[in-house]
Amino acid sequence: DMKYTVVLVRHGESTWNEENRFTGWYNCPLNDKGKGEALQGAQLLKEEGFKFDLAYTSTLQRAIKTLWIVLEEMGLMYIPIVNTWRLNERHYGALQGLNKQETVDKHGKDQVLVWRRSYDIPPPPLDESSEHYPGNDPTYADVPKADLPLTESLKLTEDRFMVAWENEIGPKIKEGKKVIIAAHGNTLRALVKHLDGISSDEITGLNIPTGVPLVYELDDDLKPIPHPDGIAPLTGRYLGDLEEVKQRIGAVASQTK
Ligand code: DG2
Repeated sequence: DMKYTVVLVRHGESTWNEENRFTGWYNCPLNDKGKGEALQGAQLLKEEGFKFDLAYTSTLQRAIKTLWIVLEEMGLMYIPIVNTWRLNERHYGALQGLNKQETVDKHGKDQVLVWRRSYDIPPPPLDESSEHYPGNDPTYADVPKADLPLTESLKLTEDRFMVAWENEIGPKIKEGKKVIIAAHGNTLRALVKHLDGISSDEITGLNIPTGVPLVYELDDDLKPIPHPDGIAPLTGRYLGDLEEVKQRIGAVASQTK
């Protein structure tokens, strides 16, 4: 039986994470803390002897830069990097740019939690004249208009992410490529929901910390082989100090109080 390993990492803290703004497809950079988190993640991977020969990331610089920092620190700058919009963060629609706490003050905690964490209720949509509409961004000129979102629920994010997983990433893993994926809070929630078969109810309580490598061992069918250190409902394992990981998970959850 073959056993495969795939490593997932959410980018380090971005300037808009720091300002507590809904980010989605907005292309803000990592801040210094975020670069430090990426470096720390890379050092953990190095200490444990990980090697990669193929990398996937989004078209957004916070994930790309995180990957670059990791590959540089690991001496792996030569491996191919595939950038795809299918790994982009969930599009936050008309919420993009708004402060998360101010949005709670205006619409209430429960409504904002629905927008952030419900499985299939998308935030209010943009209209096509908005600067946040991907159809107005040359980065996405080659993407069919019908694929470009005005807003996305986690479900819609999962649907478009899974196209890349099923058609491209999964097959490469099965070819024996050692893959690292640098992505975003909600695209990684979508992926682990799929891998661990997490229900739509349970996924609402799951938060992914910034900059911490999450390692999955997969069987022949790309189903996870549960690790004893997995923090339920995840069966993959976070590298590094688990108390620090839990603290970072809590920080994501408490962005809207
Ligand atoms: C965050 C996630 O995305 O936000 O879009 O604001 O992972 O790229 O920083 P990321 C955003 P929440 O869904 O956790 O509020």
